[in-house]
Amino acid sequence: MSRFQLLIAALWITAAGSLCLAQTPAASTQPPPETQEQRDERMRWWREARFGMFIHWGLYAIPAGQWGDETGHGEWIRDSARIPIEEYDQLVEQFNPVRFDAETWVRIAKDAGMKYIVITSKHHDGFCLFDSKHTDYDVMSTPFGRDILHELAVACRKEGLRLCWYYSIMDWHHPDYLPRRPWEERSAEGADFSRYYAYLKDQVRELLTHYGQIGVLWFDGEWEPTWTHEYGRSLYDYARSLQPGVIVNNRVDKGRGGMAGLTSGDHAGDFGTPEQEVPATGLPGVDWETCMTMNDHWGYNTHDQNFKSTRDLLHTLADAASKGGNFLLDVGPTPGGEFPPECVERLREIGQWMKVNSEAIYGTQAGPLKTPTWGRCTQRLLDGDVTRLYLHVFDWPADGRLIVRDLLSQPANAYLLADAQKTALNVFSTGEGVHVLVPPEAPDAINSVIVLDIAGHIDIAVPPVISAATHIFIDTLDVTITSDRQNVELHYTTDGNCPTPASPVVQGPLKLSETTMVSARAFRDGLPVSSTVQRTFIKVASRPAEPAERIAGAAPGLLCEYFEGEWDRLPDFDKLEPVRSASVTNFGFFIDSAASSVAPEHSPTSVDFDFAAAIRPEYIALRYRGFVSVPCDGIYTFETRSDDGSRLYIGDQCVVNNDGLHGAVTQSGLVALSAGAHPLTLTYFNKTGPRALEVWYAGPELDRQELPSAALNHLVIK
Ligand code: FHN
Repeated sequence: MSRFQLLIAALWITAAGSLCLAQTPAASTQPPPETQEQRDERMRWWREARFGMFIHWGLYAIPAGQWGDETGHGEWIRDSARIPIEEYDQLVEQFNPVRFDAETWVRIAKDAGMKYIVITSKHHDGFCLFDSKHTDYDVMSTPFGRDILHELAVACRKEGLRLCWYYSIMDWHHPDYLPRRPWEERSAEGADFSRYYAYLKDQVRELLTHYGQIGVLWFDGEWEPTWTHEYGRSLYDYARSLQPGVIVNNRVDKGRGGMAGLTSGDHAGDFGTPEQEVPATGLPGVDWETCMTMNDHWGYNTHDQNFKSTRDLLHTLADAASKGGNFLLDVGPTPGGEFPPECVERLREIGQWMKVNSEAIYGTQAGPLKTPTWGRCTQRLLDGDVTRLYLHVFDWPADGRLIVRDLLSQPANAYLLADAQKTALNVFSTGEGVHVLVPPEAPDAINSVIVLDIAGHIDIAVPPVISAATHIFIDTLDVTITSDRQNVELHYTTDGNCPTPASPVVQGPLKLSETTMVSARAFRDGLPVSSTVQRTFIKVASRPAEPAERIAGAAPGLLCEYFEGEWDRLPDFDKLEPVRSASVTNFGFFIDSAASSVAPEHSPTSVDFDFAAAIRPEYIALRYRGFVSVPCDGIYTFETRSDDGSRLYIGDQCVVNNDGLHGAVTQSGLVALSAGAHPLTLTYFNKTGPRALEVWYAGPELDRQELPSAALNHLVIK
């Protein structure tokens, strides 16, 4: 090797050693245009991985969940224990996880069958686990003094795991981040959020150019009103411009609907992020990942012994994969730098199962069977138009016969995945599905996998779909009955009886003029090949509008009453005394317009501003009363999107019930109205944390829109 080559090699080794594999970021902050095929290629490793480790670690591990006599804290301890910043920052001097070993962490994750690690590079408290040139509030200012993320990057590269960064947009430490925590005295004087955004981008650049190829940028803390859809879209583009191959979750933008986590509208983000829950069904073509704690805290809490069993964790893994999603399982390391032993034990047991059964998880797609009673189902396509089904049997049949209901295709073969010899199992079909004769002993006490290979089209006895615009109607209603199955005939009835081959064949939409129960079933060669599905459509009378004289002299907008108190659900407002009331132009007058998912169609009045200024961030309730006018007779859909709870009444009828403590989620309801004005009452409360309140409606001649001020008025109480 020439001296020049030796020099180049030495430079490369140096660079690789310090992982300063400086990526030359793209000049523009726009990622390169991406076709669907290119996006599928970018997502491929992630979709195949199905299982990853979440790590929540930082200064908050030191108090280990306890502050004073309270022991229920976690990574939010700075907020939940209302610790002044000066006191919290003393933890920097105490952070010295001398037993931290990146290789040990990565091997535990790898041996558990996890393919990627997402670690909190910076959580809400603003402390950075990496050497940032843009702040001293980082690990290099602690007695530990080592770049933890760098060491993890080296270990992940060595073990073949993808390394991913969690990064909190919300930052309770940076002087330019707004809003401040509602309880803290720290002045916001001179704070400039755009300066904070520049800091955030500088750190994202560090995270994407100093540590080699990064798998996912997992943003969080996007819900506060200062963060907007525009920031989210811009940050997504910026991250992808630095590393075009990086995957970015949907919490970069404002599209996550609360803990359900799936993206609404055209918000940025490559996958949805349900939290502590697995969606009820898979969503074709939608990428999502459920993140979940092993006990009740993301960050380390030494008092929290409520760990989920390995059984529950393995069932959740199969559940997520059976619906086409990923499972990101959290570990909160100790202040000493180790995984809690309870986590290590569960991860080891999960790894034992994965060693035998990972084929039923990695690279699989959502199974064709809706949540069978005995477990879950994943699938993969093999060469030669063969579909391989993996039956995850949680409840092993005592009688040695597993019935796969609704599966009408005859499997070419069946065997136990744990059986290295792939001994053929007896399998036969009947009208109710496929029967698999299995040994008396389950191969695995938690989840035993049976493999079924099926040649050609998979025929599942999915019942027809009965659909209509709404389930209530005033005059007539068109109802359609459809099925995407091959070679079936759909028969229906409208008298509540189950369809037979002699029942009418579906020829097109049914036009209903009275309340009707529609029943439908699929047949093939005169035999039923699905269960019967039924839906009832109700004819209703529209609510008469208020007499014109009743609302004569009404003023624009709504009467709004403001209350203070602590509730977990909407209170009984008639038993409360308002702190203040005023006429307001619309529902969201007190919400910073940036918090709304769309800009309001008007600018608030001075009354709105004054009234809004009197409303504190938390422990509040509001009641709006007035009239809403609709242009014509018809069925109207009303929606509220609120954090926390809300309810909408038309007259005495509760049309939308969105009550409870929750993130910004949407609920809707239907009501039949005659043209004209109708009494409307909207109740709302926010206990703690971010606030959101939007009211939407849609109907005949009305596209879905936020309820405009022009449709609202109220009687001014003298
Ligand atoms: O507030 C955070 C919380 O601390 C934790 O990081 C979870 C993990 O998904 N995300 C936020 C709550 O949704």
